[in-house]
Amino acid sequence: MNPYLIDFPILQEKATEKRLVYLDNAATTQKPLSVIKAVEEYYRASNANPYRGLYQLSVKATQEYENARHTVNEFIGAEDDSEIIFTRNATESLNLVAYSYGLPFLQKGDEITLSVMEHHSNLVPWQMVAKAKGVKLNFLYPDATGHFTDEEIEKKITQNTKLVAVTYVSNVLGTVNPVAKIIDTAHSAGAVVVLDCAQSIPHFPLNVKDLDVDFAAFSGHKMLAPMGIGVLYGKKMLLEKMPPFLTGGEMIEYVYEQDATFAQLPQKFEAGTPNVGGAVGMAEAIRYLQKVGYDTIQKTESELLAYTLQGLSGIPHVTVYGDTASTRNRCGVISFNVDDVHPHDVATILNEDGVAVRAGHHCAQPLMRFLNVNATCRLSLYFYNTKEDIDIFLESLKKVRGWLGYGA
Ligand code: ALA
Repeated sequence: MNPYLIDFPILQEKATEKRLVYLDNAATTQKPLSVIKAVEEYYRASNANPYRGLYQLSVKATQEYENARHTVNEFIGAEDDSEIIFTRNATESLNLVAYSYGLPFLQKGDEITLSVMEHHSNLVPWQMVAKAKGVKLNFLYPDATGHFTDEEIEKKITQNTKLVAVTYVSNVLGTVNPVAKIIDTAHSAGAVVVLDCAQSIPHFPLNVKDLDVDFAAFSGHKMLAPMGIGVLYGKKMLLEKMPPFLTGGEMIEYVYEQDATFAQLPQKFEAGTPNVGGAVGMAEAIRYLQKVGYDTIQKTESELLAYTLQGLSGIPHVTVYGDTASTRNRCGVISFNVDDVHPHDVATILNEDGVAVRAGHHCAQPLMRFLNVNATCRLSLYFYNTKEDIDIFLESLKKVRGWLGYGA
């Protein structure tokens, strides 16, 4: 019995007539009761518009919001609370860097290095910068096992590279990328590094100071927190020189008819009424994750990953993409296809047994082309999954071809 299952009310409920087997954790994680209660408690007892009111409740809301910011700061090892910008999600955080750093500071002839496994959220914003500024985009390509070699990193990050934007973990292959090597190579070339941590921070620690990363983006909803809250970490000296992204609300200092000056960090980047309830939920999610511990999370997921890969290897007509030989430098995300069956049909048939997986291009179309597929099915694990979940999934998968009239 997984001791954490009991903390997740939705996992006690039935999806269809069958028990929910939730294997779509890379899309969003389920929420523990403590997070649900913290958000409820905020709205029950502390809700007011922060910063704007001089009355006690507004001061309380401001304090809760700033306490949440401090919790995030300590969680990722930043220097200062002002380096933590609350956004809606990782996508908004990445757009913020593209608009407020990429557009003003990159020039014609500069180059950006991305990887072919970027989520569209860490690709399309840079395409926008490239088109607007005449900047060239270069791509890291993985080897046959889904990993970037040192040679590839050294070849694609050069003296012309001014910015490197990569994902820590692939949302399709689960590959954990060699970000220390990437950051080191980028900094030697004088480039800043933007790390998409949306798929890493649910599974292993992020320490921005140890990594010396310039910007890091992540979403709350993939790490047990509510949807609609995300974080951008940025080094203070970079954030300070960047212009605002969105404008209006309390991100100003003085506003005149024709001009405005802007607030100090972090408010400069937080236009409009912030999502205080979301921030409170995120802080509680962090406390919950710390209670479980990343060691436990990694141990559980790694065992389940090995068990799943082993099970899949025994099913004929199934192709698994990425690294199938090892669970090292690998998170519990497995993309696969079943011969002759569209991934949407696979996911629909699995749903008949209560199994939730994602099917499609996973917002990573360039990677799909690189893998020479249109789409895949994707199973993604979290520490509340069990071997029984995997057994139900594997048994269901064995039936897929039969459902459509193919031989086993
Ligand atoms: N980015 C999320 C995923 O990979 C939605 O599924």
